[in-house]
Amino acid sequence: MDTVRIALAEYERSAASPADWPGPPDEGPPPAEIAFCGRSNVGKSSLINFLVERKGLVRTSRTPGRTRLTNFFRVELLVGGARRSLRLVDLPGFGYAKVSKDERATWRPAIEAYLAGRAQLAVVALLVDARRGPELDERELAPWIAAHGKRVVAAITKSDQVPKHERPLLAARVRKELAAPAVVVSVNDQIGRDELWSRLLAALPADP
Ligand SMILES: Nc1nc2c(ncn2[C@@H]2O[C@H](COP(=O)(O)OP(=O)(O)O)[C@@H](O)[C@H]2O)c(=O)[nH]1
Ligand SMILES: [Mg+2]
Repeated sequence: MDTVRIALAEYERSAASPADWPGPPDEGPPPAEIAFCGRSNVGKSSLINFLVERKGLVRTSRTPGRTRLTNFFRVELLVGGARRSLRLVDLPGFGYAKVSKDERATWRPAIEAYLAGRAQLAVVALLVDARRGPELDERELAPWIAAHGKRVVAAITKSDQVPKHERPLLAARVRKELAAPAVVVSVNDQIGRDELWSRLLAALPADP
């Protein structure tokens, strides 16, 4: 497994609606996008920071349920001597119990508009909290994303919160229930970065 080096990682923009999504570049094809999708507080922002080795690039939330915007980040990777341009996309979290019912009802259209309508979106990292396992939302989303022609890679977050011996079994369960590769990660214990990058990059189309 090649260690992925980060040549560049920068915030690009935040979008409240499709009109705000980054447009096509002046020249050439748009960079492929990897989106991070999961319930509020599952560890999306922390995981992106871990992947790009920039602690403060994505703001992590002390107040769960507060990130309603879709945030776009530009990254340039160095993988085994090759350079690769990507966008990482931090999607709004879903399913946070303490927001109002109305607010909860808004996550699906916002997230689904992006997942279904973004041509350059190639891979969706679907995050599953190690302590909760895959719940109904994730079990519904995984096949829905796949049906829209995007690859799913499951990331099992906060694995430091479950005993080591349970992790392989949990990964096997997630693989089966979401019909996707599943990688055990922990930002706190620095576990799974290389393996997750390897799965995400393997799911991307070849660079044009
Ligand atoms: N124990 C543990 N906590 C984590 C880990 N990753 C994130 N967290 C915590 O989970 C909370 C939510 O993280 P955040 O990245 O903001 O989640 P988001 O709402 O999905 O973007 C924060 O308090 C993080 O410190 C991890 O690997 N292990
Ligand atoms: Mg977040």
